[in-house]
Amino acid sequence: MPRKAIYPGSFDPLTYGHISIIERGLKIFDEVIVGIAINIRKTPLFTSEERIELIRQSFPDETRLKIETFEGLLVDYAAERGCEVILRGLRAVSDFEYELQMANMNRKLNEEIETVFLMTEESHFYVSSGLVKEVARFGGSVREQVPPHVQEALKAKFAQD
Ligand code: COD
Repeated sequence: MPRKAIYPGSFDPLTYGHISIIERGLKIFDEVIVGIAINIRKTPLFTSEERIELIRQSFPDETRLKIETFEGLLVDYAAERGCEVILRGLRAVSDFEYELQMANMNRKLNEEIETVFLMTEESHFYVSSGLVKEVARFGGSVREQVPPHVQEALKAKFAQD
């Protein structure tokens, strides 16, 4: 049976931090599903279709990568898609408590599904979608945090405001 992992998140927008986790996940698992959660508390800047497109543009020929949206509980979606692993990235200590809570809750909800963490690469330690949006909104450079097509999408989005 192929080993499948789901990498869930908001990806609003995709950053080099996310890309690194996806690339490394593809080295470990046969298939990685990027699961874009919709209807969570955060109000997104990009629509789910835009977020799917931005991720696909970074991995145009990667057939082992699926990019999907899901509603409802992550563990239910993971089980439905045959994923036995939830893949998450860990940056600073500040990520730890939130991630620990989620991993424990998800294990309580479905103990067959294991959460696996990959530590961020040093160069992506400070990269977050939230900061990228804030800097881009005020015209700052996010060249080191996101790929060129995401920079362009951010520019276009904020030009509409
Ligand atoms: N380096 C390494 N990893 C990174 C970096 C970076 N620079 N930046 C982000 N990451 C990692 C994050 O740590 C995370 O693992 C992943 O990339 C995605 O990040 P985000 O910010 O897009 O994801 P979140 O935190 O918004 O995702 C939250 C979920 C959508 C997973 C959560 O809300 C959820 O599961 N929702 C569905 C409903 C549900 O089941 N809720 C109960 C959960 S217990």
